Amino acid sequence: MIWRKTVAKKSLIAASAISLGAVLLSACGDDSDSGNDAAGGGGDDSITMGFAQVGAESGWRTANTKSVQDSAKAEGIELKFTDAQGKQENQIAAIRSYIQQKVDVIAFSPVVETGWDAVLQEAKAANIPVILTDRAVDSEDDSLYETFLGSDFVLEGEQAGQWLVDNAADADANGDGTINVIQLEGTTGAAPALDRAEGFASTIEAEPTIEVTASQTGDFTRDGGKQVMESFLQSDDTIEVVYAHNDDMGLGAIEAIEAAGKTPGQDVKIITVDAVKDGMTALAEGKINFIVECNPLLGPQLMDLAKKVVAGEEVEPRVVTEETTFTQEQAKAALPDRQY
Ligand code: GZL
Ligand code: ZN
Repeated sequence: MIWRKTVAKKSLIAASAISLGAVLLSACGDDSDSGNDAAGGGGDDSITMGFAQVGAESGWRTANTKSVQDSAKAEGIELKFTDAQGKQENQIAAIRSYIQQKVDVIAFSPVVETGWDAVLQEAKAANIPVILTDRAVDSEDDSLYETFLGSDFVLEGEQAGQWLVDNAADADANGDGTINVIQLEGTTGAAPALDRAEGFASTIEAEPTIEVTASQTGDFTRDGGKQVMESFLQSDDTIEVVYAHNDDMGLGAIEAIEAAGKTPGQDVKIITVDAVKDGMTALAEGKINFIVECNPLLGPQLMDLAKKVVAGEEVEPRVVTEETTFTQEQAKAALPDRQY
């Protein structure tokens, strides 16, 4: 994902939004002294945010939702929240309802990368700023949102791939000189699924003995990971590594591997992304071999960005979240303090 927005362009957008807001306020004689533009919230200083969440598909998403809701409450931001059950049409409908309600700011995690331009144009026309959080959109028009707060998913894929390159010999459980990898992909078309696959594939090229022999979406769910792993194991008894785009699918794969009479973490090495508590517990128990963290606690940064954006202040066009990686030993040490 290439980030094209420039700070200069942002200040121009911010400035025009302020002047447009001032014109609208004087035109409609709105005497609200809050500085909110005409399309913003009510007469008081409080900010109203419309948040369109992806769904509740994984432990990561649950932690992300809690972080957003707790942070809004802590900051006195009125939060209108919807769960789209993983459907883009539901997210689009939620954004449209927030536009109708004239919220001050809209934030959402796009379930997939494409198909957002029309509704984001409507938010722009209504002079309501939009913040992307967690996942990104693949749009030509980067004036449609103020900023994108979230992880670098390509880097996450690269870190997963690098661990396998560094541990290739140990991963060759069959001793046949090749590393037979299957990939459990996230939701089809979602930025984390596309980018984690891209980062992993480019990194394992360094080790020609590593081959991804099968790849299929498990939709970021535990059950999805289990079902796909069951079908892979039925057709291939030589699988040596699972690369799952999130912990939940990796945990589902563990159930399938154990049901097939194999030992996860030994007969079949498992690499996942997220580092939620259940994943970290399996890592500490030796059933998962390596986890790349993807931080869901985006709430505080999101509320800070929202206040700046509503006030017409300049914000960085891209805010990358801090995160790390965990081995089995590191998981044992980190688990007691894990927030999610
Ligand atoms: C990543 C996030 C992904 C998580 C999954 O930022 O969008 O969606 O990795 C979640 O667990 O379902
Ligand atoms: Zn092998």
